[in-house]
Amino acid sequence: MDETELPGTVPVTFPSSGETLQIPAFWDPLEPADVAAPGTLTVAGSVLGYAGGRVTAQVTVIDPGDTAGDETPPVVTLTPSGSAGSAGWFRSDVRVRVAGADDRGGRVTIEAAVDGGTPVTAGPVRYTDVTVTGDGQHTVVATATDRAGNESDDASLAVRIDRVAPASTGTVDGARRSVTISATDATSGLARIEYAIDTGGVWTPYEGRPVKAPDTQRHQVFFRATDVAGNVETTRSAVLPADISGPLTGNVAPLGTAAASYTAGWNAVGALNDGLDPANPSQAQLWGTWSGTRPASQWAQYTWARPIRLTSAEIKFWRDQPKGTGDGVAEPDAWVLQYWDGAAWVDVAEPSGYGTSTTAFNTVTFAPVTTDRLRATLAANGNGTTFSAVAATEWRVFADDPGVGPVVPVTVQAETRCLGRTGFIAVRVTNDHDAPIDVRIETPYGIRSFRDVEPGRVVSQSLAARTAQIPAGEVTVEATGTVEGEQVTSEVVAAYQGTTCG
Ligand SMILES: [Ca+2]
Ligand SMILES: [Ca+2]
Ligand SMILES: [Ca+2]
Repeated sequence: MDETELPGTVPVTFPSSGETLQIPAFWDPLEPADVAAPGTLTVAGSVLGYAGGRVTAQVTVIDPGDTAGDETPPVVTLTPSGSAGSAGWFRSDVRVRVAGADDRGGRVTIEAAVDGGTPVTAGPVRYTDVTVTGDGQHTVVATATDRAGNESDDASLAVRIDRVAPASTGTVDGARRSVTISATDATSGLARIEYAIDTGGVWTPYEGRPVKAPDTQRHQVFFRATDVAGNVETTRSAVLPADISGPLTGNVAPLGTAAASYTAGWNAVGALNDGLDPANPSQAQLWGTWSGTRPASQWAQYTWARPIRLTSAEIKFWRDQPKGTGDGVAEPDAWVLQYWDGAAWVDVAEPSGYGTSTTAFNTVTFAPVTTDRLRATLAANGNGTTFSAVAATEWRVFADDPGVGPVVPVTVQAETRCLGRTGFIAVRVTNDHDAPIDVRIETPYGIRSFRDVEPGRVVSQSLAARTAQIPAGEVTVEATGTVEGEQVTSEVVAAYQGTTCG
């Protein structure tokens, strides 16, 4: 009585399969007068998918107080909705619709609780919604009670939520020019890692082995992790440096890493060796040193992964002020190229001259020098009291370098030890190569050889000196292996300190 809302679905049984489905139904509206007293009436409507058009149904109007003979509890159904992920996980908070249907029709009282918390009660209703929040595994338990007081058994639904993408990290091995990727996920767990080499590369499953550079060029490796729920992390990337072991000619500045005594926040030290020399550079396309306190001297520097034989360099300066203002950016008064000799900065020998043009490259040739660090030290222009800043669009450094051969990487440690009054030389050789190698250890007290030492394995050898007195000395290790298809032997010398045993 007084209930004008009719069920939104009707059960339809298909004779072909015997299957019963709930099909949406659209009934003509009932008027309050239709349901003012107990009785029966016929409603008309249409059923979705039913081609015949109109259907009719018999409606029984009952008094809610009439519960005589009702001993059957309602049936409870729990239906989750949210952003569905993979493997039964949701990637959002989840709304669970708890519906109760009673054999005598009408509304019921629903009690629902999330994760054993305080139950919420709603009624009389046909359904109620509860919200499940937070990453993890949850359980919703609900019961429904009909007007006669018949309570259903507990109905429960497991709800699994993971809204957080996994986090991956890439660790670059600069010597091997490879990146190892790992990832974790706190809730649903890691499903996969993928990588792609360079922009436009194809996403490829990461199988746990380091991703190597495909050739000698510099490459950017993109990677991302996906969790079991299907959350995909924002793509990350790592840079594999260029292999500069081969012969080098031409401009090697882009192979180096730029640094400077100071770089203004709106400028970029990387503009020095980005290969670009725009006619009207933006501030981000310049290396510049303007600041409130402008010192008399500034420097810029390149560092390479190995010493390179250098023969000349050229810089194009930039300015926004004429000389003599003591402010802004002006060309320097002078500059000098210096190389690191392993202990100190040394001026290059026989420089051809240091120009200061801001419209053309200022080229300097010098006596060839082999170094892994080159510095341009600049004397700022001033007005007698303060100095202007300095800036440049590009700094090129030219090489004529024969290259170094491929190397079999090993780590060698040597030390002296005593056993009573007898001294030993203890040698440890680690195979850092990605293939088996042969190892030959030579000491003043004997030679030992090992074949087919597997990658990552350590060879340990103690050689007795047969004396209590061991002077300081050296161990020479030859490592032989295959590098890029060729057999290569590398030699590593390790020093040890002298000792007196007993
Ligand atoms: Ca009932
Ligand atoms: Ca996750
Ligand atoms: Ca540039």
